[in-house]
Amino acid sequence: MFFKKYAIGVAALLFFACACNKKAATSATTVEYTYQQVSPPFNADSAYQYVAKQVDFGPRVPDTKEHKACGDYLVAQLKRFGADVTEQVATVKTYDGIKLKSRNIIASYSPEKENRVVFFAHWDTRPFADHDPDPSKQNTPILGANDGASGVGVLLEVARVLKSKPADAGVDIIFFDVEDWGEPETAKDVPPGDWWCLGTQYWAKNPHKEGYKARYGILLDMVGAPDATFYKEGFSMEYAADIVEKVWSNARLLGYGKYFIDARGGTITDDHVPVNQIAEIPSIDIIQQDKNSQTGFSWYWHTTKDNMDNVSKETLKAVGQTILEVLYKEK
Ligand code: AHN
Ligand code: ZN
Repeated sequence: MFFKKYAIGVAALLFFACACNKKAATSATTVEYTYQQVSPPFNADSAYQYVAKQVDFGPRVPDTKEHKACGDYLVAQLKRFGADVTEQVATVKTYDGIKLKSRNIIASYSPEKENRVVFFAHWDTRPFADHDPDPSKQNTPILGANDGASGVGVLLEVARVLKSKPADAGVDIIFFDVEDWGEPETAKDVPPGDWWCLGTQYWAKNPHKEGYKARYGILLDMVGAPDATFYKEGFSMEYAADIVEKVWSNARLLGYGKYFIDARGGTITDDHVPVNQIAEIPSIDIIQQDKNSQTGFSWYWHTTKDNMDNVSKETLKAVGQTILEVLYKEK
């Protein structure tokens, strides 16, 4: 614990020392800054366990018993962490004409407060590994350790922290369902429509509370990979550039600049789109992008290799501590 704080302090000092060198040369005064973290510690071991637990259920494909069991686990955890939990069940229709039961899970802290922040992630997993290099596996469901479970694991840890130290702002944590049943690129005769993020679209049109508003939203999607790189995503910059800058600058203050890259990334259809466009809550997406891969995401994205080997406690910590820092500064 001591060592970690010390290391962060040194990193911050080095950073500022470099930044200040030029000034020092002209004004002959050297100012030393140490950044004092305001948020309680984010426990990455705990977050990692919450990711592993979800993966242990197996793929969480809507309308399967593994999905049901995992949903029950998420609800129980959030209740244990002192949240007011609402479940929103709906029937949604997929691009391939299947009707599914969608279950959005909403955890509220200080629901009476008007000043609120919403954090979200999807908890379902993709029913087909359509990007698997092995054609015989392209119809198998994915484990979704990174794609799904990582964001949910980080947010469960945020919930645990909120129980022990409430934030000044109200908080909602939403686990959206049926995000990942979007059409494969090779699908034929796909009817026109928005087939990703079905649970989120439902919630954005039918919020769990009439007239629900939050100051801003932060989506966590694929936030567990070792050495993940988070670029400033297109829709996030279009709808909520100030929130992007706030998150990225807090990450840098905490010494996580190697994950939160100060550069623009691609524009991605994801759960923050309906939250921006339909619910009209300015929202950003913290999503791993790999500029060197074919898909723009990690090499194992939507393959059978999206397993716990690709989840790193360091990355979970960088993301979790950063959003806690932003949250606990919110007055
Ligand atoms: C598209 O591939 C269009 N959007 C990515 C959204 C996503 C899928 N995030 C995780 N899985
Ligand atoms: Zn996915």
